[in-house]
Amino acid sequence: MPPIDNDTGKNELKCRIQQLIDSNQVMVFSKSYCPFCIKVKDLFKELQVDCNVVELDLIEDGTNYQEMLLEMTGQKTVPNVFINKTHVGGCDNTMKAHKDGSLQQLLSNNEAYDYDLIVIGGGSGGLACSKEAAALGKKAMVLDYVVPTPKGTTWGKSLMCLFWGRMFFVIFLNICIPKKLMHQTAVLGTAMQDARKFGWEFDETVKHNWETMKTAVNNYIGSLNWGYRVALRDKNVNYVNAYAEFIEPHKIKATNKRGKETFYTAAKFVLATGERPRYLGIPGDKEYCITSDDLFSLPHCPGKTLVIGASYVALECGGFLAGLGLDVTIMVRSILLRGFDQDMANRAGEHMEEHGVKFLRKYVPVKIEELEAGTPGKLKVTAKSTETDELIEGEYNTVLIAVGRDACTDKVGLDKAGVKVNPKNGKISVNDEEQTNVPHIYAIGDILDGKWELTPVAIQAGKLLARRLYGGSTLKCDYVNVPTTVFTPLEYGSCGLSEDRATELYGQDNLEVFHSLFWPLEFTVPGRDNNKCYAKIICNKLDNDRVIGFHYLGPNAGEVTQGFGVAMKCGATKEQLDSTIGIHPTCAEIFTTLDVTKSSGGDITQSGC
Ligand code: FAD
Ligand code: NA7
Repeated sequence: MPPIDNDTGKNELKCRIQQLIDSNQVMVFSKSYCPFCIKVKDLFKELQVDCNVVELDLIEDGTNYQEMLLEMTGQKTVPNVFINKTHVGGCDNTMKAHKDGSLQQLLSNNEAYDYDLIVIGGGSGGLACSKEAAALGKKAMVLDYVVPTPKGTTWGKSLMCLFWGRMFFVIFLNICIPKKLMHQTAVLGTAMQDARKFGWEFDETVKHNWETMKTAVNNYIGSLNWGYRVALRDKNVNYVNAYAEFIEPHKIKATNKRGKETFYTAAKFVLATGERPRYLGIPGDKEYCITSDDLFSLPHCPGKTLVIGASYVALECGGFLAGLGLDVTIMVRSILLRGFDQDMANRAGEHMEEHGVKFLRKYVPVKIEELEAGTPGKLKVTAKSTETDELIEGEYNTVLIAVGRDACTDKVGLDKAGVKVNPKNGKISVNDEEQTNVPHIYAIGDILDGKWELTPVAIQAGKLLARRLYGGSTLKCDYVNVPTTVFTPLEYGSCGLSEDRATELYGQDNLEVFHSLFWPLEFTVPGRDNNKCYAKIICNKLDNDRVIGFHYLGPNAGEVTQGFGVAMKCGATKEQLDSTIGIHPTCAEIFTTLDVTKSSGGDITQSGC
């Protein structure tokens, strides 16, 4: 790593070092081979005091650290020891302080928090962060509590497990997994139809059993939760199944499901409380409707279903329910997949429509009434046109609300801790190190304002945050060019900018869009969906035709998009895609042969491979 020769870099490094000094009772900057450093580390071991060590010879920019430490303390040599934010000095000074008792005095100045780190919320981000902090030797606790939905669902409530000889409730809420498994159930249904064309013969009527699927999916979630518990135990994270709220900036109250209150303090906190589905605020919504939090453990088949909302949760759920053979209608207030590339969104929607999903466009529900109780029962939905005053009515067995999710930040006592929240959406603003306006409180995952709401993003942010706080790392979470996939029946993978956003940012004249329809080989024999799959890249003409938007509509979109996500992180250009040899016969190879630009209006239909 070259020396830092600019003020920004120097300031960042200074902050990083200061953060390490502030976050650790004992902080030792050391070199792994130095006998004086070993002597100091042995002393703390003997005193049974946790000490955080950064070995400057083992990190990439150790020399820059050493230069900065010289600037900050006047000492260049190692070890360079700090106790409770006080600079002690090198080996001789530390030994002397031990001898004259001042070292013990400095150590006892510790504000004596119960934990180095408390993480509130044990979902994707919270678990990753707490495990990493514990692996770096910190005393870490994670609190997690799933408030039941109005329908009474707490994920895995029924999944009681025996662990360390004790029964406990499994409560981790990871909704992506059941969603993908149910999508896979639908994909298998289509594959079965295709199978006959490939010569498979099965005479009996093919039916789907909701309960079997639900049980299998929930059992798998149970096994995952077991794995999470084992990982937490192995990493020495104290996991507490309780609802946490701040009562002071460094103190929280934890309330368990029996209402018992316990209080904990920590030097640092990470907020990772995620989001929960929003309701409509119309008569009957909470009483009779379900949300995605209920759907994946619904004990009975939902039957004829109305999905309200048109973003990815709505389209994914509507898509797989239709794939199971159910009668599905999606009520769309305005557009499909707001925020995604609209050309792609409409193509994904058209494909759903062609495969039997009904769309009620430009309507919003105004009232839900129960006609018949049951599992499922029958509901009457009254909806109003967004363009006229027309009212329509429809009867459904189930109404699934997917109109967005609210950040779980309103009941966490953030006012007591002084953490600022965006009043418009309840989300938290952080700097590029996930630090809130209160220096010892950090936030990650879905509750962040203006960041991606995706599991791997929450995990990455949590892991890197712990490494920066306790491991001397400088790596920040990169929120740019995050690949993602919408698991609609025809899957949509994307990375980078939508065409709409790229045009806004760069202007149409500075962009070249290459695109093509394609027909996956596996669709050809069954004669399915010819020229429905679509590939598109958006290139920045001002920057060497760098790919700034990648869009793929077709099978296995997640698998395809992941690799192109890596390429985009490496700054892939159109020329590099062209010089890449494709894998034949695959869908992804289309990206190595794109030669029709959208502006040319050229023919993009394909007749085969
Ligand atoms: P969460 O994982 O939501 O965890 C927060 C946890 O904190 C919860 O357990 C909550 O109960 C708990 N909690 C809240 N308040 C408190 C409190 N005060 N005290 C204690 N505990 C508390 N992402 C993908 O990457 N791929 C997908 O395919 C995908 N599919 C999705 C499908 C659906 C239907 C939904 C709704 C989301 C999907 N997501 C997907 C998004 C993904 O689930 C989130 O981005 C991710 O879970 C965010 O992680 P998090 O750590 O911020 O919060
Ligand atoms: P989103 O992405 O917030 O989208 C909400 C959708 O619901 C969107 O289509 C909205 O239409 C629609 N909506 C919002 N309010 C209403 C009302 N009152 N009536 C009808 N339709 C409405 O929510 P998701 O649930 O799909 O996903 C949220 C996050 O959860 C996501 O980022 C993942 O992390 C998981 P609009 O376009 O505004 O007209």
